Amino acid sequence: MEVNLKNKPKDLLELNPYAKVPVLVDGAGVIYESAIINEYLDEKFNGLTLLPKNALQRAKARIWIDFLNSRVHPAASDITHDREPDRALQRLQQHLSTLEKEMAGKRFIIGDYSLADVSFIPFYTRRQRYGVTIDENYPNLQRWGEELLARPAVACTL
Ligand SMILES: N[C@@H](CCC(=O)N[C@@H](CS)C(=O)NCC(=O)O)C(=O)O
Repeated sequence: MEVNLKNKPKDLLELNPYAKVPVLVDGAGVIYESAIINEYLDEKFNGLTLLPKNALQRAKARIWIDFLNSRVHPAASDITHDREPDRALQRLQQHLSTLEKEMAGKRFIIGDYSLADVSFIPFYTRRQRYGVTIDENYPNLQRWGEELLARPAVACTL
């Protein structure tokens, strides 16, 4: 269900005490926070898991998912909502530089394609609205983004 965030329906707050989307309603269960929803779906539809099997690799994947949600998305959201946008853009560029270093010599952020890579896809699809260009200043992020967006499951949604 789509929600108008400028005029939130009452039941959004009943479902999610943070009154944010996304919210997943699965039978009697309600799950919020995108990282937790992603892990829930990954566990529920077993077979192909997108979290690394190794505990250390799994922890690293979660570290980068947390980096995205606690650093990259808040800076991007401040830009979109005009909250000290110049400072927010600086913060975002700093976070992208951190990621650029992390991606040096790597195809995916942790080992094979994982939930950590998946989590960054919405950032790439929305990057234009944040006023950042992932260009030759960020060659590793450019290559990574191109590969993520070219995946058939992603490309068909663009
Ligand atoms: N940490 C949350 C952030 C969710 C979030 O900020 N959602 C935005 C839309 S992308 C929202 O609902 N904003 C409305 C608001 O903050 O009032 C998550 O990953 O699910």
